[in-house]
Amino acid sequence: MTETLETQSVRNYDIEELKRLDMAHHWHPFTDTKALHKEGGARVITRAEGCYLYDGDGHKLLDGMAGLWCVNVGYGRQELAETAYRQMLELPYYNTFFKTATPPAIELSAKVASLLGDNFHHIFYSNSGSEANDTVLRMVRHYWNLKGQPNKKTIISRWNAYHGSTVAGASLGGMKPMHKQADLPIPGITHVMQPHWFQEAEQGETPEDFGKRAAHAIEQRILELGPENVAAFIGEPVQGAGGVVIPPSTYWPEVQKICQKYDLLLIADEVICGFGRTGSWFGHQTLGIKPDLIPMAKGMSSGYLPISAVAVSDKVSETLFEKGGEFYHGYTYSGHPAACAVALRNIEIMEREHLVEKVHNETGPYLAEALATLRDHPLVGETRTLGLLGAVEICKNKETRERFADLGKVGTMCRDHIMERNAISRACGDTMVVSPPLIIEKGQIDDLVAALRGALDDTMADVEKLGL
Ligand code: PXG
Repeated sequence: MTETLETQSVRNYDIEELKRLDMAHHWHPFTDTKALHKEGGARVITRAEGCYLYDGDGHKLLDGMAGLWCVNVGYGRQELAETAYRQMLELPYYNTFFKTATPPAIELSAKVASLLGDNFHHIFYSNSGSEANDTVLRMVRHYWNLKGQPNKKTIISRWNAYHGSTVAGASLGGMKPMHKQADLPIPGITHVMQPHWFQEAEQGETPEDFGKRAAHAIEQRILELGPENVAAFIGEPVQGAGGVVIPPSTYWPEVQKICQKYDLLLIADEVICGFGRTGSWFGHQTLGIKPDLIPMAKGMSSGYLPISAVAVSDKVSETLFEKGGEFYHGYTYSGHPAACAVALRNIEIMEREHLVEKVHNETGPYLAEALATLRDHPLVGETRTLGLLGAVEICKNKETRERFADLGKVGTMCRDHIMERNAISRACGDTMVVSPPLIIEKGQIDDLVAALRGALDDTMADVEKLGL
């Protein structure tokens, strides 16, 4: 059975023709198209099962990234496909604009609210993390206008944060190459240092001291701008695409105090951290943060269908509902019935299989130990994890944490080498990151870490050969 399935895609697709068509007609996101074509084009993924991907060239790959940080329940879940199928037959689409709703949108809202605790009762839907963050920006501005403080406009974010690819999302994010290509950020968004001890701390500065310093950079910016002009602070509980940046324990408590002191809304971008990734349902629960607005996406449906949302605290929704009138915002597919039905069933699977507890008690601690075994490698300066988010820092000098020149070059080599070993880990600069499906077993974590060690060895050989 497995053999038939494994070879099926090779028989059914003309992979060379697909690769040719891909180069001829498909423009890939975040890709240097010229370089891709020079290298012979894309790898075509044809199917997936559990934690494994299969490509058209006959490789079976261990997916250490759960797609793009999203396939939390793993691939090949028949019941999610059946749920979508049944919902599409019964009601494939209806909108939620004009005093209408659909059963899946209603049920999912109640379910998500129940996972968030006492302060959150309202869920606003969109289709991607970027759209959720656009929604957040609209809500924040509307909120302060309604509160009679229209000058409270600026949102503070961090350099190297990722909040999406739309104009608002990319502006909220702190990725300089993204800003540069589109003349961003838009006005009213400002960035401060990230709480990335390995990369940013002074020699001899403890993580605890550094965490406080990074938090105080927010306070400094508030004072520069005047608190009466600052609307909100946005942060991923753990920065994902920035390189799994897990802040020192002193950071978030301090940020929380600062937001309270200067009356800022606190936005926890849970697009990656939400739905079990850190060992709680949400990252803010793991880290003890009390946000006012929570954008979420990815793990919400495990990527089976596109869906995202903003959970709105009672503090914010009371003002918006009482004084706001009609909120002139929404998307054709806000609360799409098939996406909501799949998300609901995805959450049911996570509950039934105790996946959040499994990450917290079993696989999270196991990943921490397994990655820590790489610390003896000459290229590895640090390993860190939270739940099933992990990072391995590659550096030139372990003692001083000095990076290689041309940040990202050595990381990319390592990423290519791990792929040659039939496993996937992403390089964020020179930080190798992992974010596997939450169903991953300990033996598969061992395989992933063994592939990482092999890739690090191959990278070391390159570094020596090139004299880097
Ligand atoms: N917020 C966070 C924290 C994210 O990680 C978004 C918002 C935007 O979501 P959408 O659905 O609009 O993509 C994200 C997305 C990577 C990578 O290579 C990361 C993301 C997306 C694509 C690639 O690490 N994160």
